[in-house]
Amino acid sequence: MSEEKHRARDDALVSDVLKNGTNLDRRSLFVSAAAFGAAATVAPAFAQQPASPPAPSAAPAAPARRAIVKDDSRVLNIGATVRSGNYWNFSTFMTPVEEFYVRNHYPTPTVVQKPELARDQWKLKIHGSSVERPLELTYEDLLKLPSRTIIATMECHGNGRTLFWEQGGFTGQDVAGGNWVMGAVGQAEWRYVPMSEIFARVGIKPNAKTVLFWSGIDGNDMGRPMPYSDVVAQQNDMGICYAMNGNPLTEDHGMPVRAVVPGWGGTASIKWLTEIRITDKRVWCRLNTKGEVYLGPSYGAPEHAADDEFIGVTAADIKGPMVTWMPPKSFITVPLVIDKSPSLPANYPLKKGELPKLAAGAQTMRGYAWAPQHGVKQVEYRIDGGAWQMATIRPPNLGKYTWVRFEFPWNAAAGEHVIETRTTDNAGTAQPEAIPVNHLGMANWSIPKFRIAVA
Ligand SMILES: Nc1nc2c(c(=O)[nH]1)N[C@H]1C(S)=C(S)[C@@H](COP(=O)(O)O)O[C@H]1N2
Ligand SMILES: [Mo]
Repeated sequence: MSEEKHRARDDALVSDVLKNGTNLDRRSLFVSAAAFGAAATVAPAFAQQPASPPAPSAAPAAPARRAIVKDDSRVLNIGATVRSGNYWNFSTFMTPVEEFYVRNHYPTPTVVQKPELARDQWKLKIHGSSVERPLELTYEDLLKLPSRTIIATMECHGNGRTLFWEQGGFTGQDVAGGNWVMGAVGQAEWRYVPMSEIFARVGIKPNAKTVLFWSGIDGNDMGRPMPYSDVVAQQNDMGICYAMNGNPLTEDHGMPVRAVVPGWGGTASIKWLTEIRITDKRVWCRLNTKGEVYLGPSYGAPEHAADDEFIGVTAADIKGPMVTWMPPKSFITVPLVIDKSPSLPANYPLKKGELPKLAAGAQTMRGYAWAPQHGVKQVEYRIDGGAWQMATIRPPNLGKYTWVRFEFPWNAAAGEHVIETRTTDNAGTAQPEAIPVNHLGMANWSIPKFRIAVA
């Protein structure tokens, strides 16, 4: 069956998604670039809106199958199956799906290759040794369950890896992985069935230790365990998600259903979800042993027990602690200079070593800050190593899971300058000057340094 036919068949099912309505006037959140302003101060190349798509040619050839489905024109191509956000063009509070980063370990699976992802075929199994009454849900069943929406950032653990190379003094030998720059983060409204609803329906035994979110669709190692206690702590805020920004999930973002764990590194939010297993054992698989973990001299390998469960890995693969909450971070909407990184994203707006240009004079610099564990308390900036000054936070600020936009005036004098930004969260934790190396380049939250040439 063709993609189009699948889509047509899905229509009846997905129209239900929107019946629940939303809590917010979404239009007020998609503030136009004109209202908030892209980095209009930066040379036009970085401020301009995306170019309109090329006119279709007379006889379009059938496009080759792509590893991701969305159009590349509004994202940064950093590898075969990974796209970063063009964060220097961000201006809205909500990130449009078209501009939202995609982090896939394998190509995006589509219904043609994986019929079990069709909305009328999909099933979610909820079972395990700690479950009283195992449950199997269809997509229609899921849509009938009580749902909530949450506006939250989603960020890849590897976002900001670039900072290890550009300002941490580390090489491609020390730190390996995709060159996301700062764009593997976005903010969306997620509609989900909270885990609390699921737990109430299946009944959880007192012995529960682990909740394993599993796909197995895009690759046979794609799933991630979460400690049961952590899921309970967030049981109303996280869950089984089927809509993003008010529309059904697209292929790249986990169609038809994914997990969403606000505030935790993106890996926890397993896409193309098929199974939730709640067990009395600790579970180890690739994404909490040797992939998506802190690996380096400052990090010890976690302990394991004889009766732990291993999926496709052994005890010897347990190399470092998994990433959980994402730390406080910030950026201004200026492309970071890429000078020392082992790779340059194919469609990056700057050449290797090139500085972004800004016209001399009074400018308003703008940026984004987030700190999902405790929420953003304040954002500061400094210029050329001077005193830290308070940036102005622009509303809305909808709580700890949402990012904020900030701005500050700058009277830019001709010459080269460095702008730094620093988020402090409500627990008093501020972005540090530097962080210890970890070889997979996880969660670099050090103060970013943006170099700019003013003329
Ligand atoms: N099944 C599956 N789920 C997955 C992944 C994946 O490759 N396969 N990537 C994870 C990672 S590392 C991240 S950062 C987020 C990215 O979500 P997005 O592509 O919707 O932005 O999905 C997570 N869920
Ligand atoms: Mo990720």
